[in-house]
Amino acid sequence: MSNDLIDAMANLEEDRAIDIVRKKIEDGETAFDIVEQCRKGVEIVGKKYSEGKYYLSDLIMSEAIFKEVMDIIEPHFPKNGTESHNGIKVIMGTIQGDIHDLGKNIVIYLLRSSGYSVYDLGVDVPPERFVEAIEETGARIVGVCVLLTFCIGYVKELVDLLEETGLREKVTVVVGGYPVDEQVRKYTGVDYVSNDGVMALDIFERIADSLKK
Ligand code: B12
Repeated sequence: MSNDLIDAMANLEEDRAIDIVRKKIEDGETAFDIVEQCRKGVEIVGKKYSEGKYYLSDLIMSEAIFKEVMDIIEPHFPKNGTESHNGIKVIMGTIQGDIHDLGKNIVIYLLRSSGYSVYDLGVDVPPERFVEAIEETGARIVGVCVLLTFCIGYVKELVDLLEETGLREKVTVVVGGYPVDEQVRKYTGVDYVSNDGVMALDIFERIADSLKK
């Protein structure tokens, strides 16, 4: 994977990042690859922040640049045909205490482009609100975004609440975000984890297929 875009994102070089993204699109690089390079760049921003080399204002700047480049990239995602998933409802939200939503919004964009009906609950969503939304919509897939490690406990609370309300068997829970891994899956009791947008789409695809059977 080339490094110029990762560097521009990591160094918060807005104009350079935009120029590189435009060039990569012209050169036919896929939207998925370009987003992944941008994600890697902001991952470095996060590292520099945790090392005290960047400030909160730099995190905010990285958000602004990411949003700008996404405006350029989004129309270039492949459209998978919106017919196949008609009627498949997905609830998405960022868990309680967490307001990170750039990744969630990418996944929502990809899902909607593939024909899913996505109910976006936004950010800082308490477990109870997820449950209400499942009851209101009848959705059988729930996507939860979490980036702050101290908020992972709320994902577990959500799964516990689904058990208590008798909904656990009816819904498949997918969790995504920077810190999620197999350990998080086991701890929270969710069905799938993904910290990659493309892999996320595959997971939703598999779940959707199993619901159609
Ligand atoms: C940008 C950013 C911000 C922005 C968020 C803007 C926004 N609208 O989202 C702002 C400036 C607001 C912010 C605030 C804070 N942040 Co911040 N932030 C980041 C940063 C640099 C990038 C995150 C990002 O958007 N990445 C790009 C997206 C595309 O990647 P992604 O989220 O991983 O999403 C991909 C996959 O994970 C997956 N995916 C995402 N969601 C979902 C959902 C589902 C269902 C599925 C299947 C897949 C999936 O698909 C996406 C596409 O590939 C990260 C660093 C990092 N390593 O992630 C820190 C980071 C997450 N932030 C951090 C911190 C500490 C904070 C603050 C507490 C700082 C503070 N002192 O106030 C606050 C928290 C506010 C809150 N209550 O949430 C820490 C968290 C540390 C930890 N261990 O918990 C990080 C890791 C930085 C660091 N290394 O210290 N932040």
